[in-house]
Amino acid sequence: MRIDVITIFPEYFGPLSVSLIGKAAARGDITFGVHDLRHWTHDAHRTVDDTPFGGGPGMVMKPEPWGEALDAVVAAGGGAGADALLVIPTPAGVPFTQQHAARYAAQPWLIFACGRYEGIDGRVADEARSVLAVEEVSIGDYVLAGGEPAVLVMTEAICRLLPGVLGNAESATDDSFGFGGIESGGPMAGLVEGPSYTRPRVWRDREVPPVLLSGDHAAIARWRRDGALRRTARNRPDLVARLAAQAPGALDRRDREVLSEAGFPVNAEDVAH
Ligand code: 6GU
Repeated sequence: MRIDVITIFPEYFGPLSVSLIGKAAARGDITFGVHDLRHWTHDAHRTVDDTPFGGGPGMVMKPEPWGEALDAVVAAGGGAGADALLVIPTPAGVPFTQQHAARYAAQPWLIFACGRYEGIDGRVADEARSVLAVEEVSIGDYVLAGGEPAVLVMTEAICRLLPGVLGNAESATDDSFGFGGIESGGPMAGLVEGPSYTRPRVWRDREVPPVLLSGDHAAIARWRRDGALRRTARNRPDLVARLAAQAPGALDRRDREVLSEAGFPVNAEDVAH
């Protein structure tokens, strides 16, 4: 997979050579190209921003450097015929989810365009749409000063799904949100993960739950699901509500009992005897 990033802070992307992503890049599974937007400016001050038409606070990124940068990066990667997806991080975008990470991980080529200030002149995305697929995405309901940290976040979420990047091929499928949320159909679909434990068996007088040492795989799976349900009810009631509404068959009698004990309002008649 090829990933290009256009930014006014190329040094922000040093972390791409660290950890799982760094190793995948060193192996050649991912090729990164980080490009300085100012390379495509032509004035002495290498200006990338200007005041907004119509007034208002802040600055808007000028279209000309972005147009030239995208033309050059697209041409270097094989031209508009090659299937690049342009991702524009912005707090005004569609929320980035695990489903986006999976879909992006299946693309041969991603280009991230990092805006700063009050964003990029609106004509840049419109123009790009005439040659490429373009998606505007947000990593959460808060405002960052620029798209750079969002690109690091998305790159991590995407790259760990590439074949061979995670040590254990199964670790991605059992994640919180079970790879594809409710649709994944896995045992933990639509739930976040419960707690996990390792050695020592007793630490500061706290014992690991004995069922995990029992060797009873069905009991362990049930105990883990209970933990996932409790934590999801506590931290993500929105996910439990979605599961109950969209896949009520995914909640068995014991699930409803656990949720009810956790104070989550599920159909009372289902847990009554
Ligand atoms: Cl993708 N960019 C910026 N600047 N702020 C954000 C964001 C992205 N996602 C949430 N806040």
